[in-house]
Amino acid sequence: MLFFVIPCLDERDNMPALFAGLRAATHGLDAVAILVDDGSTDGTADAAREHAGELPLDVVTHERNRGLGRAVESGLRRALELSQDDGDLVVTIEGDNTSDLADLPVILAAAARGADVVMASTELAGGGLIGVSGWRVAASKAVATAFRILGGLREFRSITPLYRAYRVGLLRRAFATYGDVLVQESGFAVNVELLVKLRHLGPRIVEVPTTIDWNRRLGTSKLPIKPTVVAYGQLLASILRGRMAPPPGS
Ligand SMILES: Nc1nc2c(ncn2[C@@H]2O[C@H](COP(=O)(O)OP(=O)(O)O)[C@@H](O)[C@H]2O)c(=O)[nH]1
Ligand SMILES: [Mg+2]
Repeated sequence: MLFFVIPCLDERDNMPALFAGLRAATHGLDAVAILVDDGSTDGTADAAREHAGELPLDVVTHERNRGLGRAVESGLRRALELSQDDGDLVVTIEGDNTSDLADLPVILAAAARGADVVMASTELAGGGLIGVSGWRVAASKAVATAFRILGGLREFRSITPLYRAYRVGLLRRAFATYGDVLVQESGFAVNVELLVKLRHLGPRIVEVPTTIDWNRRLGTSKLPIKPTVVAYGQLLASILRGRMAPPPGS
């Protein structure tokens, strides 16, 4: 079984293309879409229901906006509730239609060869960022470099993107090990936090190339710049102080 976790904040206009893509990409697969509607006020969830078609859709609703981290946590927890097989996969994708589902077969193939985490990377040959503003490309590279060099994540190229597949068994082990502190980041730093914490459990993590094309999305980025920079700084400090290791006695 394949679970897509799709955090969304006001992505109504992207739902038609997103679900058309998901329906095509999951044709013949046993897939469920878990949309986490994080306090949208534009009717995102209704648009999703309208366009999901034959793809089973599960909507998790946050009455108020709680941030990307909380939304990812809610989605992962929901997937673990629904999954009955530790071999299942959870794929986190963007709700703005910028996660390229043409790369899904490569991600699934890497998982089939034994990877517990597959990260779609724009930094590998064959990948890239298209239509992304210059300052944002520079900022992403700077953040990735800081975590790679200072945060001990040298073996990875992309550190921050949401587009990843996680093995259910690994996620279960992570929640069992870290409990409620597995996801402490409420915002965009959640992807780095999960990578660092899961890595402590010794999984097989691989990267495959992908392209993020901002021309595919309607609307603008919702990344809150200042809180995200602060969160990355604090997260890096936590890594340097060894605070991301599993809690003692776990
Ligand atoms: N649940 C939730 N999702 C969010 C929030 N902010 C952004 N998102 C979603 O997270 C994904 C990434 O956000 P996006 O604005 O595309 O950021 P960018 O791609 O990094 O510029 C999109 O699917 C957004 O709808 C939030 O506060 N809560
Ligand atoms: Mg996006």
